Amino acid sequence: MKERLQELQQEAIVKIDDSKDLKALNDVRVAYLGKKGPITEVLRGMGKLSAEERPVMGALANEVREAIASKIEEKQAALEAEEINRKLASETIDVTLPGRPVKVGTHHPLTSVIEEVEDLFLGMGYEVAEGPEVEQDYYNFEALNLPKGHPARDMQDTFYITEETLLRTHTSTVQARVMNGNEGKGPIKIICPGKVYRRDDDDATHSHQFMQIEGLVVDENIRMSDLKGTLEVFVKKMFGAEREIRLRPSFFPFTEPSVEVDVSCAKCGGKGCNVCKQTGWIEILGAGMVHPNVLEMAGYDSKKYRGFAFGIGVERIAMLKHGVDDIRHFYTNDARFLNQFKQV
Ligand code: 2NM
Repeated sequence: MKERLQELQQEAIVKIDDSKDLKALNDVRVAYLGKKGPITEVLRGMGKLSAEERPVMGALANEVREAIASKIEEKQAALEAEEINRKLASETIDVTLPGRPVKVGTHHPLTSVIEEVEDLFLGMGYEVAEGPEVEQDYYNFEALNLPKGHPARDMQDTFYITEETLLRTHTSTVQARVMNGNEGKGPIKIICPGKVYRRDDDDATHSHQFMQIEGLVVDENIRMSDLKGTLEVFVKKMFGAEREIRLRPSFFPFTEPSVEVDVSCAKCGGKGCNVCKQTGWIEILGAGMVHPNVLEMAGYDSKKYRGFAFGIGVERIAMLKHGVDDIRHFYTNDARFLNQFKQV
């Protein structure tokens, strides 16, 4: 029995040494140390031994079992180490390789202009107000001193949805709503950015959909000089401290008096060039003192309250700021155009 055990140990050790991988090694473990293995079988024959021989053989059997088990453990550690080394060799990562570039988005130039204008007016105590693009005829026209049949309604051809609903042609609608909801009280100091719609044929300078920022201040003792000072701050912050403004008389149904505002040409400094069509001035916005009819319609006492308002075309500002020559560039989403406005 002793020889048989020693033989088994020799045999197992050779097989362990010969195991090429963890699976083969596990097969050896099951074959020699398992319940149906030869050592168990040998131990089962111990009943036939004498009382003196039994403990000796038992101890030897345990020795053999342990020797095999520890050899397996040793081999297993070696095989696992080999496996790790193999992986390390075959799956190397070169951490010095440059990473894949992440494509970062950027603000649309119109969004940037809107945010810049918003920041500027927020700094002067204004609030930003918004309203619906699908609007009632009342807020788009009637409340702004443009009753039905008023000839100035033809000034902007309108997309009507029904007799009484339309796509707003200006964001003055929002201002009419804010004034209406204020119970005839001041002060109001708001700017209203948003999309507006007009039935224009699209070309380099016109679009049937564009963006506006309109401003409105209503309070007691508001004067034309407040409007002029405000627009001067706006223009100098937007286009540079050297720019000057000029007010020309104009007409809007919702303001009286109304003005057209020009900025001195940044390219020629006022001498005249191709950008300002030799005039030295570039038209950038319309403005005026809120018409008493508009104030009264909204519930204000026009003897007590006055207001000024202005309307800025966002695309026009962006075109002047960046030298863009076709308004359609803002809507076609050509990456070659948009990438030029990347903030780094
Ligand atoms: C402009 C020009 C002049 C304007 C008027 C109003 C309101 F609601 F107070 F009547 N909001 N915006 C206005 C005045 C807009 O855009 C060229």
